[in-house]
Order: sequence, then C-alpha cells, then structure tokens
Amino acid sequence: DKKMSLTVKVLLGMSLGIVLGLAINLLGLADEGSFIRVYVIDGLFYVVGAMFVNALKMLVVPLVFFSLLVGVCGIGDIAELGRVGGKAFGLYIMTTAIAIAMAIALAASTGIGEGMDQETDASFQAPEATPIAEVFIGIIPTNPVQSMAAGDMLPLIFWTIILGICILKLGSEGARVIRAAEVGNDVMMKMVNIVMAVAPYAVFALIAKSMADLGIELLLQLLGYVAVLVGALMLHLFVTLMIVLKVFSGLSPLIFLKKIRNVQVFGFSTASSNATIPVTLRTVVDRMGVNNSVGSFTVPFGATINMDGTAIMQGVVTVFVANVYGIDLGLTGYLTVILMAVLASIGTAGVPGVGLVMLSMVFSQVGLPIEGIGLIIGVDRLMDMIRTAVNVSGDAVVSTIVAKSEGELDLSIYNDPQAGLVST
Ligand code: DAS
Repeated sequence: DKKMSLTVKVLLGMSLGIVLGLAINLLGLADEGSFIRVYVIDGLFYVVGAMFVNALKMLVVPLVFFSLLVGVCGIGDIAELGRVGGKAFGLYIMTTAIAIAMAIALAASTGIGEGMDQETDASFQAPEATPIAEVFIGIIPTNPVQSMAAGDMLPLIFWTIILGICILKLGSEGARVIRAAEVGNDVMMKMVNIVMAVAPYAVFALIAKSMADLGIELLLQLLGYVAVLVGALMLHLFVTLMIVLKVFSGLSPLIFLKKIRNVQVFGFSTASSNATIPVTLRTVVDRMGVNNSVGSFTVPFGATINMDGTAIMQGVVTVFVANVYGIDLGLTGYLTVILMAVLASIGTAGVPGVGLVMLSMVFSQVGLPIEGIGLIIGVDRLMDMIRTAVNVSGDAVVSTIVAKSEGELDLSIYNDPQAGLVST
C-alpha cells in the first residue's frame, strides 16, 4: 500500500498551517488576551513548534560530528578533501555574490522606498556582530568540547576533519574507531527518523503561529519592499541556482526542485538553516544520491557560510533604506555592500534572525542609518522564513554539484523519483 509519504504529510501540514493561521489573523481571533491567542497560538502551537525546533537542534551536533567523521574517513585521501572543500567554498561565495548583486540591481531598478517618510522606531539597536578577523580565528577551536556544546559549526567542522585525518593516519589501527563512527552515524540517522515522524504536526504548528502573528497591515504598507525581496528570492531559487546546477553538473533542475521541497518547507517553517541540517543532509544523500563523504561536509559547511537568501535581503534593504533616507550610495558603496554581505555570511550561523544582525554590520560599513532597519523589522519573520528556504536550497545545489564533479553522486538515485522517500 502506498502510504502517504512524509513529504506529502509535511506539505499538507504547511498548507493547513498557512490557511488556518491567516484565517485566525484576518478574523482577528488572535487578539491579545483572547482564548485562541493565549491557549492556542501562544500555548499549544508555540510549545509544539518550539519543542520540535529544539529536537532538530538536538540532532545537529552529534549528527554532523558522526557523519562528517565517517565522511572524512570515507573520502580517504586528503587531496580529495581539499578539493571538495575548495570547490564548495568557491561555489558558495560565487552564488552569494551573484545573489546580492542581482538583488541590488533589481531593487535599484524598481526605486523602492523613494518618497517614503522615514518615521522609524529608532529604538532598534542592532546586536553586535563578530568582526570578520575573529570569525576566521574562531574556526580553530580552543576547546573542541566547548565548541560542540555551543553548537559552533565552523570549529566543530574543523575539529572533526582534523580528527578524521588523524584516524586515517592510524591505518589499520583506526579501523575500529571508524567502525564506531559508522555505528554512531547510523544511530543518529535513526534518531532523525524519530524526530521526522512528528514533523507534519510540528510544521503545521510553527507555520500556523507565524501566520497568525503576521502583521498583514504592515505587510501591505511595505508591499514594495516585500514584493521586490520575494521576487528576487524566487528569481535566485528558480533561475540563478537552477542555471548554476545545470551548467556545473548537467543535472536536471526539475528533478532537483521536486526533491528539494521538503528541505525548503523545513527551512521555511524553522527559519533556521542549522536546524534544517538533518533534513538537508538526509535529502541530498538519500534522494539526490550524494555520497555521505561529500554531503556530510558540504551541508553543515553551507548551513554556516552560505546564505544566498540572506544576502538578497541585505541587498534589497540597503537600496530600500538608502532611498527612504535619500542617501546615494554610488557604485563603490554598493560594491562595499556586496563584499561586506558576502563576508558577513561566512561568519554567522544559520539561526533565525541572523540576517538582521549581519545587516547592521553592512549598514555601519557604508554609513547607512542603523535605525533604518527598524522599517522592515515587522515583516522580517516571514521574510526570514522565505530566505532561509533559499539558503538551504543553495546548500543542496552546491553539495550536488561538488559530489557530481567528484564522481560521488549516484545518478540512478538522483533520477529515481521514489529514491529515499520515507513513509512514516
Ligand atoms: N535564518 C537564517 C538562516 O537560518 C537566515 C537569516 O536570518 O537571514 O539561514
């Protein structure tokens, strides 16, 4: 019997969440103090959603540790490891730079924000972001256990790669450790399945709450900004990234877009690339045929340094705020924005809201008023959900391209529509 696959259930959960959440919002049933607000939105939906995001995060560190350790030992030679890393880094930076350049061009051509008066809640104080130099220094952990405890991805990836290389140098002595890592990886994949079993209901709760909380009137006020941002995100996802996939791997974009849907729904509902790592990793390995030795590195790596959607938001907001305040950034100003946005995306983890933190770095660099960010905060949760779905799609595109270029992609799996479909 063809039980409904998890993917279909999750999509159903998302659709119901959107419909119910918007209905609650439009009917004004979620007003402060109402039963629905207190017990349903901020009660049941909030608790179920937050517990699920915690469960996803609970998986990330051990899953990345074991799968990357198995991956590094599986790759075998250091040269290939260097090639995989180099290709992934290059592609991640390239796609992010293309994304923000396209976003700035699109936003500048629409002239959004011109003629808008700039009453903002100047109370917006951007939290401090990590200076770039610190980010690169921070890649080497002073205490690997502390990095694991804190869930810092880059030091965790660095440490695990070094550990894997040293295990390889043990030769036959290392075989037992590698076996243990493989068992650990299998255990973690079983744990992912358990968490995924509740996904349809949790995605429903997460999205119903986000939609019920959505400031629809604010969305309408900022329609120009939202339309250009969503347009740029969709253009990047369905055109730019698909052209990059086709050109660099020759693989079918249509098959990719069908198989990547689940990852996008998780990225959308959690607004966290990091929390989506377990889904992105399992999808590229089980459904796209990417060898775990490549995916276990490129997926967590991408969740941290690759944020095309975020860069697009930064490009659009920069143009929007510059127009609102009547500031002419000039070509050098925009080139600085592109450089800063790409650099900022390298150092920040894929968790909700980091796009705004990075934005304050970009603004201070080009002399734009930080409080201008206050103009778009009200709709940022929904924008974050959409741009995270683009971020995780970019992670999967690059993982697929790198695997294909290394001969580490099983085409029979990629071309099999049923591959990796789990029905729970
Ligand atoms: N939510 C971030 C992510 O997980 C993106 C952002 O905040 O812009 O990728």
